[in-house]
Amino acid sequence: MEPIVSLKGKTALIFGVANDRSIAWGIAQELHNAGCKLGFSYAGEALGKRVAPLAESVGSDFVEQCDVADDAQIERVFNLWKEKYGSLDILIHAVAFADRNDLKNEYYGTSRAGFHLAMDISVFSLVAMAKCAAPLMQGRDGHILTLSYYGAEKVVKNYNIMGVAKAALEASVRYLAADFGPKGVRVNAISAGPIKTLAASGIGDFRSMLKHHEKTAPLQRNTSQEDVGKSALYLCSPLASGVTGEILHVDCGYNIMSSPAPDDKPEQV
Ligand code: NAD
Ligand code: 0WE
Repeated sequence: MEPIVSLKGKTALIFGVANDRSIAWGIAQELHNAGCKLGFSYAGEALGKRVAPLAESVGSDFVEQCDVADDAQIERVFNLWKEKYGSLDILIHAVAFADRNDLKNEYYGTSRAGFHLAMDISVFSLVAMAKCAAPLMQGRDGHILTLSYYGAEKVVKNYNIMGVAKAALEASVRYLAADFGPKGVRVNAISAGPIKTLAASGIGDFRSMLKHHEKTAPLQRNTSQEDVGKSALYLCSPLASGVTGEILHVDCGYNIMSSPAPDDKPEQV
């Protein structure tokens, strides 16, 4: 099928594919189908074995390891990209991390080290990447996209420091959009509904969260990787030429509902 919009001749560098369930992989597939040339950066050595065949399946030969806690490693990836392609049109940031122990119990139990870790990996990494991307994107109608979650806006049990980090990430999107607007580069975030990925595995009660989401969301279903991928394609394309600094909810409408949803159907009169 012909893609709705073409990204032929464009390039995208994607951080955050861990496996074929990653949100970043859903985005990669949509960008690839639109004709975009892709490159990937992944975290640990173990993930390299998973990411390499995925990259190959979309005709990509740029797959580099990078711990986003390290400026030198981020710079290395962008330098390699510059040598290979010279410029960049699209940057996808789909990276987040907090200490597992900080994603349970009370928020006030967060340690200073845990707070710093979550903010560093989940927020500052976007700023560090934007700094490296700026010279490669100058004057190219480029786009920077990151991933957020409802816990940035409202208290979601156990999301804790990640909610605070996502709030800072969303504010960073606005400040970066102001910085990059004059360069012709747009900066946006997608606030995705809960999806069963590696980052969601081991989260206590994720299944009941998915059930609650399905029941409450106006579309009466959970959000898919493909839902997020298609909205990412829109934001990264000229279809969204007037959209920057925006947090787009791709959550089947969950965020508009008051909670908890009434259990019973309204009484018939
Ligand atoms: P995922 O586990 O597939 O992706 C998270 C990625 O972060 C992994 O690829 C991991 O390797 C990477 N990462 C963690 N620490 C890193 C480091 N130090 N250096 C480099 N990479 C590192 O899970 P996902 O759900 O696809 O997460 C992608 C993004 O989507 C995250 O920002 C997450 O907060 C966001 N998000 C997820 C959901 C959900 O329910 N799954 C909902 C909304 C937003
Ligand atoms: O952003 C996320 C996940 C972020 C995340 C997940 C982990 C699990 C493994 C960050 N760091 C870690 N560290 C680990 O060691 N989501 C939006 C998914 C998610 O995570 C939750 C959620 C939802 C939804 C945690 C608690 C409550 C809800």
